This record gives sequence, structure tokens and C-alpha cells, in this order.
Amino acid sequence: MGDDSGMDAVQRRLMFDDECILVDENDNVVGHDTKYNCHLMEKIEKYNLLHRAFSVFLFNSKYELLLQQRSGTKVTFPMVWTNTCCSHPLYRESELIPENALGVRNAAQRKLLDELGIPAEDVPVDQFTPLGRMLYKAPSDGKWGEHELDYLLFIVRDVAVSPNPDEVADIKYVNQDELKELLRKADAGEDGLKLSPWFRLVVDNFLFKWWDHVQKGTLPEAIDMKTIHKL
Ligand code: DMA
Ligand code: MN
Repeated sequence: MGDDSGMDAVQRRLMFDDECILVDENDNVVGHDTKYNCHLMEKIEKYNLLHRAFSVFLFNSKYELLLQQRSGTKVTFPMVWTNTCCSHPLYRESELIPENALGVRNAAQRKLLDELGIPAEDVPVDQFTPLGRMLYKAPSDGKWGEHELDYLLFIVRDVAVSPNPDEVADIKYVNQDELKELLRKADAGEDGLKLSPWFRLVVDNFLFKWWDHVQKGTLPEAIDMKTIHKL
């Protein structure tokens, strides 16, 4: 199993307390396992472990997207810039509710508070729009990585933010041009700037066209919860 003695105590606790939902490639629930096991590349490869996840994209009323830089203590993908908030719905009744992805939306509300200090009343669960699902695999370092079926959730709200330093090193709101500049810098390796692989997949496949829908008020036209995009 290797040595986890360098692992941050807060992140270690989450690795064993959080019970992720295992799914098949069609998003049927097939079981559950610890966050620890679900993110070990060795187990992912050996048992083809795939778990359910979500990625929130929160826009303010100026249609700027809130980004976060993950804390240096995260076990997977420390210090990379990514979308507003990502995590996993847990294997518990309130986060397994399938109707219009309510379980995932409940989990999103929980983690926006935990990671960014956004009060639940600022992000009512009925304000999230589930837009689509993507399946991807991404190694972090040699030992850890992701293999997820990821629900992509948009929400447009002005919110109070107070980042939790155990989770988040920095935040910023960007407009489309500012994000394009960040992408350019990341591609050029400038300023040591790194982006998460899942954020990059969303950027390259969906983000700008969905963002245009946000700005035009036509977001419902972009919803496709039938397809699971294998990326
Ligand atoms: C996992 O995010 C989910 C995705 C979409 C990568 P994470 O590593 O930030 O999870 P957590 O916040 O639970 O550690
Ligand atoms: Mn994961």
C-alpha cells in the first residue's frame, strides 16, 4: 500500500470517512467504497473502480465564473486551478436520490459550504442546473488519481465566499477573456500555472458554449442528461 505518513491529517480523515458511490459505465449504482480506495490507481486499474462525482460551475450576476486553486494539502491535484467546487456525492440516502440528480445537488450544496464557506441559503438546491455527465480517468501522481462519472452542475448566484484553507489556497472570478488568458498561460507553462484535468476536459468540450447560454438566458437548451460523454 505504501507510506501515507506524509498525508495531511484533515485530508486523511476524509479519505476514510467519505464513502463514495461506485457506479458502472451507465451510472447504475453497483456498490460503495472509501474515498481512499476509489482514488488509488492500483485499485482503479485492478477492479475497474469507477465512482460518482460532481463539478460545480458558479457564476455571479456579471456572468463571471468562480475558480478555485486547490490547497497544497490535497492528496490529489494539489495547487492546481479548477472550477468552483468538485467532490463526490456520498453513499447516504440524501445523496443517492436519483430524481433530477437531487442527491448530487444536495452534495454540491454541502461541499460549497465546506470548501468555500458559501451558506446553503445562497445556493438553494433547486437553483443548480445539471447539464450533463462525463466519464474520465486521470492520474494525479503515480499512486493517486481519478476515475469518475462526473455530473456537471451550473448555478448563477451572487454568494458570500469564505474559503476553507484546508481545501482552497486561492479563488478568483474570471470572465471568458480572462479564462482564455489563463488557458494560454497554463499551455505555455507560464507562472507555474496548472489546471485540473477535469476542468480542462470541460473547457475543451463544453464550457464556452454553455457559458454563452448562461449569458443569453437559454441554459435549459443545453441540458443533456441522457448522454454519458466518454472523454
Ligand atoms: C473530486 O474532487 C471530484 C472531481 C470532479 C475531481 P476533489 O478531489 O476536490 O474531492 P474532495 O473535495 O472530496 O476531496
Ligand atoms: Mn474522485
